[in-house]
Amino acid sequence: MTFDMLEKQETPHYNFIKGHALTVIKAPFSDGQSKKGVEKGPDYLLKQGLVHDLENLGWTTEIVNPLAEVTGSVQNVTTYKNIHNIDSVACSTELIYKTVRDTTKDGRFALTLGGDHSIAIGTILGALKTYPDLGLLWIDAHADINTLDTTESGNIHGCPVAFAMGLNEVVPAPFSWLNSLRKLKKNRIAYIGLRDIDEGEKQVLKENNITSVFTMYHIDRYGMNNVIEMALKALNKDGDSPILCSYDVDSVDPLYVPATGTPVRGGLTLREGLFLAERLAETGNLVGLDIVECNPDLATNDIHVVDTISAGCAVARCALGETLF
Ligand SMILES: [Mn+2]
Repeated sequence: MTFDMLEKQETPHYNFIKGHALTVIKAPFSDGQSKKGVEKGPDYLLKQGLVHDLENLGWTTEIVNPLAEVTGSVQNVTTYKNIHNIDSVACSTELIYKTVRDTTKDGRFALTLGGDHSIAIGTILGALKTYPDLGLLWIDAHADINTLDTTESGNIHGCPVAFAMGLNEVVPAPFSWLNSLRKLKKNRIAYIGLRDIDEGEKQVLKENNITSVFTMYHIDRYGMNNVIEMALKALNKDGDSPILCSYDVDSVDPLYVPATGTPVRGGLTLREGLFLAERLAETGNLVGLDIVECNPDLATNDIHVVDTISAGCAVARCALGETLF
């Protein structure tokens, strides 16, 4: 290859965002799973200097915390099978839904910092309310598409995609806020990075004919670059639809991101994880990004905390316009 064949990395322009404005939506929430500490994610990411870095990339920012009033105050009284914390997850995801809806309606970029992945029930439905043709890119070691009837753990952080697609046969009363909302269609989702899919989830994916499921096998087989292009094509043939990226840091190998609740070996390299975010920025179609499942309490030493939090910040910076050159 000669130098003149090198493609220049394009400086991102965000087609759907007016005035380079973004809202950092703190979602310090952990009731979608059983390990305490993941609610500290937003503050750790912000303490690392994320807002300063994003402002240096040209963004005007504001920080909001829709959960400030309710954290710890919701009593979990509703029961359905083995599902944990129905009331608090329903209450928090509704607040996140409203904030993401209003943020995107304003033409601002919604950067939501989790928290566990259950918060994506709110981010997906909120972005979908503003953008009916939204495509969802789910970056994760897991498919998170268990229904309330297939989940073995009963943890709702393994169920957000099923909620957003309206796949639950029974919707417990606290979640009635989402009944009237537009749901995500099966051809508007693509997965990248999967390597630990429950048997029940395999069934759900097959029954619903969800085909854009790019596992680690596909990344090894075709390379990350091709996988991203295939996923983008699948979501969006003409390349002009808005995209929400829900980025679980456990998609990246625990070698680089050790402090997370459900690590699975054999994941993305850190560079693959960042390249993916850089490429998404380049499409110009990103309207929102979730960074979830950073849990500093699960680190066995300080370096694990630094590695995990700096990886989360780097994904956000790359998706929001940072380029290497
Ligand atoms: Mn996840």
